[in-house]
Formats: sequence, C-alpha cells, structure tokens
Amino acid sequence: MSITRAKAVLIGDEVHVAGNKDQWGRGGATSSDGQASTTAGSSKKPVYGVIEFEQQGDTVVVTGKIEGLGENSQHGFHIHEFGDVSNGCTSAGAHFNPHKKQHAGPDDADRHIGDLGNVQTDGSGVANVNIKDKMISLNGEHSILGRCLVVHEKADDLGRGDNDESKKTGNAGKRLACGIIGTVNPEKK
Ligand SMILES: [Cu+2]
Ligand SMILES: [Zn+2]
Repeated sequence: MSITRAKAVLIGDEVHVAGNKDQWGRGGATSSDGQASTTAGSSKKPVYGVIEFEQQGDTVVVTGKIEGLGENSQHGFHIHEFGDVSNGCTSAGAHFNPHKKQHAGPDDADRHIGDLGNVQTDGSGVANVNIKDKMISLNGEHSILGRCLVVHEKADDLGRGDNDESKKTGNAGKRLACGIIGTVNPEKK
C-alpha cells in the first residue's frame, strides 16, 4: 500500500544540540550570568513549524507554517538525506541527492531531489508554505520518509551564484531548524 501523508515538525537547531538551553528552557548548560547560552540578550521567538506532505498522484503537496524566521525574507528549504538530529541539524547530512546532481532550484530538471527552493516570510517572520513538487515522493526511490526537512538562515541562490558552494548548497547558510519526516494516520486530517 502506498503512503499518502507525512509530516515534519521543525524545531530550532539549538534545541537539538546538547549543552544549549533553548528558549523553552529545555536542554543543558547555562552561561555564568544564568542566561541560556543561545538566547542571551534576545527575546526572539524560536523557529518552529509544522509541515505536511500529501501525495497526489505524481505530485507531493507541501503545506504548513513556519514561525520565528526573519521578517520579509527568503529561507532555503530542503530535504536533507538523513533523519538524524542527534547532533542537531548537522547530522541530517547533505541535500537528498541519490542521482549525484548539482544543487539547483525546484523548477530545474537537474537538481538534488531535496531542492525545494525557498520559503518566503511576511512582516512577522512567518512563512506560509504551499509547494507542489513532482520530484520528491512519499514512495519508492525518491521517498523522503525518514529524512530531514531543513529551513536555513539565508536565501537559497538556486545554484545561480558565482561560486562553487552555489552548486552544492545554494549558499543558504546555517540550518535554523529541522525535523524528521514521518508517516501520519491517513484517516485523520
Ligand atoms: Cu538545506
Ligand atoms: Zn541541493
């Protein structure tokens, strides 16, 4: 039976990394002034998002909302190869790329399977995600199940930059948040 629905909960990378206390007070070490090491002097909301994936024929519809990002900005949005957040979003590995292609944009024929481009935020740092993609799948060789969804600090240049990194990562910078893509109850909306 084919899988039709999946979901990922994006959680700020600092929450995953042992020794960093997060904005919710979880995690480990505090600095000498008692402030959480990653949040000292800042009242910024943590990055958090819930993203759903629905297989509709050969298309996967990706919808949801991410909050706590920069205002009016673009953020690289990819499937990374491993569903492992044990050392934060770093352990998710590189972009999901089973055919050894170069990094590109979602509308390019030659791209990493995981290249979903960018999400765009509004004036409150909220991105409403609505992407339709025919390259990712919830089934078969291009299945994204058990892999990681990652949202980045900066805009993905979609492989159009003038440096080597553009063809690998799109120069999207740090991994702000990530979440493992898992199956959900197909009967519950
Ligand atoms: Cu990425
Ligand atoms: Zn890529």
